[in-house]
Amino acid sequence: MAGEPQDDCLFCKIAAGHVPATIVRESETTVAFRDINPQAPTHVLVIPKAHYPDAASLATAAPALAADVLRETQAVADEDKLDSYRVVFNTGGGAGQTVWHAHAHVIGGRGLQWPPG
Ligand code: D5M
Repeated sequence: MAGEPQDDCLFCKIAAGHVPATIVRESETTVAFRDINPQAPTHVLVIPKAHYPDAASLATAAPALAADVLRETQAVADEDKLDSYRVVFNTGGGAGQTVWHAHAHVIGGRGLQWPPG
């Protein structure tokens, strides 16, 4: 069922506290933790606790939850005192998605180039 935890999902396990992560924020519906392979001084992932495989399915099936995730990206940027930052949802393998639980990357703390690769 949409949103149900998946036994084989790494980010479901982080959300449940079964896999350790450097958690920077938690709300009723979301968790934010530092990326294990940071691409910038701030590189935080914000996930919904509920399982949706990507941003598209999250936005379609649970738009209020997608808004919670977006709100938390802004809170992460505030906490790290970023006035410029990037929020990225890699969606699909061709765009670089490797973990199939919707997540927003919050990247900042250095200059960022556009367009991304
Ligand atoms: O992003 C998936 C991201 O997830 C990638 O930047 C590495 C990160 N990652 C993978 N495993 C972990 C753990 N255990 N903790 C923290 N961060 C992790 P994607 O957009 O799917 O390529």
